[in-house]
Order: sequence, then structure tokens, then C-alpha cells
Amino acid sequence: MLYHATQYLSQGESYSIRVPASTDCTRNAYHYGTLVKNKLASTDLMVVIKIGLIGKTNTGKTTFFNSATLGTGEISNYPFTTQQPSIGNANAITLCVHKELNVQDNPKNSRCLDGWRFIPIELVDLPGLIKGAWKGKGLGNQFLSIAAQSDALLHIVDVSGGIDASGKIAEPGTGDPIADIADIEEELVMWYLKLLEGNRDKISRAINSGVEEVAAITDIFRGIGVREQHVKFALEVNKLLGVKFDDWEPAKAKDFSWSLRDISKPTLIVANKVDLHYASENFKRLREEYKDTIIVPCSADAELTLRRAEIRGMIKYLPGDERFEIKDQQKLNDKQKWALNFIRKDILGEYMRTGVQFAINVTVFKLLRMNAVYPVADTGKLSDKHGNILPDVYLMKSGSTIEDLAREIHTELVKGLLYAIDIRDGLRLPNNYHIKDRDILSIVSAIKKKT
Ligand SMILES: Nc1nc2c(ncn2[C@@H]2O[C@H](COP(=O)(O)OP(=O)(O)O)[C@@H](O)[C@H]2O)c(=O)[nH]1
Ligand SMILES: [Mg+2]
Repeated sequence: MLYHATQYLSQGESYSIRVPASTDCTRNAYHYGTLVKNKLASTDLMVVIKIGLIGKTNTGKTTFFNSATLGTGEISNYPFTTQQPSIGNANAITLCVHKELNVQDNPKNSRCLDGWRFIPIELVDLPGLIKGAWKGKGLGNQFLSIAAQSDALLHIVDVSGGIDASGKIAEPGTGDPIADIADIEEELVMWYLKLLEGNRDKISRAINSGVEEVAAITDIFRGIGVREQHVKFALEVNKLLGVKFDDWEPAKAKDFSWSLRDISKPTLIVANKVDLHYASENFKRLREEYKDTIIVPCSADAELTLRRAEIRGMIKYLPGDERFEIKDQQKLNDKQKWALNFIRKDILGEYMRTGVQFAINVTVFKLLRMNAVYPVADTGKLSDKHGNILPDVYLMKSGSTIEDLAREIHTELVKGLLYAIDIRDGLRLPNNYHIKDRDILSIVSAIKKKT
């Protein structure tokens, strides 16, 4: 049986996303990161995390993208099939601190729903990668370059084996998701290798003129998020430290590229289409094969169904939830009832959740090791200088300090930075204190108190 719930809840609607204009102006501010930055954040320096969706054609990337971005704003001119990358706004969701503090919040750079904070992130939907993309096939270079500029990647795979090796829809059970993952990985690694090999002379020249090897190699990859520590680590694991760059064997260069891709671009595998036959067997095989990788079982189609039903007022559902409530059974036709029942029993019952929101949360909080931190200016009211309570939440990488936070909020703030106050216990925290998840902090600066 081919389950396809969205068809029952989206009659008369095309796949292109047009969300009803919202009265909440912040909702319309989504679409591109610059917009998010300009309209949502109260500061000019907020970093928005970018997550790229990669995978073969027909694995469900666009369905994942549509479900994760539905309800977060309008995406204009959205094509039926993806010819070019689309950027949309999704959210990382974390328990809001307002309940613990027993206050009513006025979120500014995020939203708070039922006690959960929705923190904007960017999702990039890329067209399916084809074999030979690294050689420039099918606009391969452009797509790989956009993928490489993401902070992390979600590798979407059809875990039902419902596509063939070239990405054409096939009978579930006939395709091989494990080989599909390897094919896409190969494209990415080859692309890193191509950048390295294509710049051999440049790297050699730099090293010969006195630039350190690590710096010379990092320079080539800097535009795609590679940092010196990534290069150093990739050299180390391949025992290339101390080996002269000009003497690298081709096979070693490929191993190095593989490590560099792995280290610099955290990736999570999304085992999509768990609602189809053969998915659970393949999912087990996938887990065996990729023991060191986080794999999230997912039904993007089910998430799209639930979010659409939510928007139409049929059900009460928060993205990522383990349950939903039907508001009025009378208003549903038999097929809609059947679809929702199927999701409740076979997806939420089996896998706890549809996996879309979970995959995003795991990427942000586990893979990228982000901590959610709430800066406030007024330690008594827990507000900014305009009286908005718990207005902003920042995602800060694990290891970030008070000084990093001050810099993120405003460059001026860091100049006269004195210390921060931990709102929970009133303690003064030194500028090198490592921020923890859900910290609520007030930064004290001699120059100006900005937040
Ligand atoms: N059964 C099922 N079908 C899905 C799911 N996600 C996507 N599809 C279907 O797979 C096909 C390809 O999806 P699409 O999102 O366009 O894939 P893309 O080429 O990777 O962007 C479409 O017919 C989708 O409806 C899912 O979770 N379950
Ligand atoms: Mg697509």
C-alpha cells in the first residue's frame, strides 16, 4: 500500500506553498536570512544558522523543506519542482525559560508557543545531486558550493528504497538507500578533492613563500566554512602532519578530502518515507552501516499533512510533538480520518514523531552543539530596555564566552565589557565564562547597556 496522506488533506491545492498572509508582521519577515536579520532581530549581528538539504532526486527534500517552512512565512514564486536552490525559514525549538521564571514573555527575535521557543534558522532546499555533479554535471558546482556554505547538512534518503540509482521513482524495496548515501557522499568528497587538486600550485607557492601549510590549505576552503582547526585535524587523522605537501600521494589527497568534508560539515542522515513498505528493514540496515552517524527516521509527508491540517484548524499540533488532537471529528471526511489515524498509529506510534522537527533540533543542538541563551538588560524585569520580557534568544556554539555573546549582541557592548550577571542566582560571571544552554544573562558594560 502506498501511503500518501497529503493528497487527502490538500485537495485542490498545488504543491507550491502560499501561506495565508499573517497578521503578525514578524511572520512575514521570513524568507531570506537577511530578512530574518533585518526584521526579526533587535540587533544587527545575529547569526542565522543555515542547514542544507542534500540527497538524490525524489528522496523528499522539497517535501521536508515545505513541511518545515510551512506556517513560518511566505515563500514567493516557489516552483513546483526545484530548479534552483530555495531558502526558507524554519525553526529550532527548545523549551522556553519563561515558565521556569514564572513570567509572561514578549519574544522579539523568536516566537513562544505553548512554552516552546521557536528560534529561526535557514533551510536550503537543493535540487537532487546527480552522479558527476562534482565535474559540473547538472549545475553540480553551483549546488555543491551552496551545500558547502551551509553550517550543517541533512542528507535525505528514501529509506523505502523507492527510487532507483538515478533518482527515478521505483517500487519500494527495489532501490538501495545505502548505495544512494554513498553516491552522494562521493560527489561531495570529490568536489573537495577537486578544489584541493585544482589549487595544488597555489598551495605549494604559498608554502614555499613561508605561509604555514595549515593556513595555505585552509585559504582554499575558507569560503565553504573550513577553519584551520578542521584542516589540522584532517592532517592528523591521515598522518599527514610533517609530510611535505608536494609529496602527497593522490590516494592520500582523497583520504584527506574525505576527512575534511566529514570534519568541517556536520551531517545527519534523514531516513525519509518511513511510512512506506520496506522502510523499517532498510532503516535497520542503514543503522548497521552508518554506526557513527546520527540517523533520524522520518516521514516528511506525514509532517506536511499534520502542519496543513493544523493551519486549517482541523487539528491541534505543534511541530515535533508526539501527538496531535483532532478538533472536530465531524468536519473530517473518511479519507482524512484514515490519513490522520495512519499517522497516529503507524508513524507517531512506531517512531514517536514524524522526524522533521526532530532532525532540525538534533542538528542545531547536538550536531552543531548550539546553546540557547537569553540576554536581558533589566535584571529585575528580565527585559530589554523597552520593557520586553525575555525578548531574544541567541544560539551560541558550545565553548562561547560572555565576550562572544557581547560581541554578537553589539560590537559596542564588548568594548567596555565588565562582566555578566547570571539571572538565576545573581552571580557575577567573568568574561571568559563558558555559556551554558538556557543561561539567562545580563551583560554589564562600561560603555552602554544595550540589551
Ligand atoms: N510516502 C512518502 N512519500 C514522500 C515522503 N516525502 C516525499 N514523498 C514523495 O516523494 C516524491 C518526491 O518528493 P520531493 O519532495 O519532490 O523530492 P525531492 O526531489 O528530493 O525534492 C513526491 O511524490 C513526494 O510526495 C514521505 O515521507 N513519504
Ligand atoms: Mg526537490
